Amino acid sequence: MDRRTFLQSAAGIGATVTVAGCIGGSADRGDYDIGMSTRAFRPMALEVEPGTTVVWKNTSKQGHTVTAYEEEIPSEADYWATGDFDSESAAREAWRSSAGGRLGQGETYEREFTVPGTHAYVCIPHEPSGMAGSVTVTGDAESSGTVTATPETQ
Ligand SMILES: [Cu+2]
Repeated sequence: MDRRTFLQSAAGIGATVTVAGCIGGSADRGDYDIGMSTRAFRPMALEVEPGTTVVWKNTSKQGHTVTAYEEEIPSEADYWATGDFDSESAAREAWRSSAGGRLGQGETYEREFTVPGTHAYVCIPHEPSGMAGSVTVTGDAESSGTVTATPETQ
């Protein structure tokens, strides 16, 4: 093999190598994924892989809820909300009657997301202020146990 041929084939191999490392970003954010200011979820939008447990933490002094919009989560996904209500209407009624589902200062709520798609949610008491957010679960085609061969290198 002459030098030019070698360089061409090396470049070809290099172009197909993808980095699939573990970046560990969540550890840098502390013990939660989504925080809350007095009138907003931070971040408002979060993207995760299927099977990820998302942790919300009330990082403000206000009481908040994390309440899924029943019509804005994938149809295969179970309904979810702080207070473990079965439906959005039940969550809203409980908030009206007894502040049900309230997450106080420093409290956390966690939920495992398995169904791909966008899951939109709101804080009931601060909905008029636009306190809402979304968790987008990425497609699952590549996460179902496919083994990728490691290119042989010398
Ligand atoms: Cu709120």
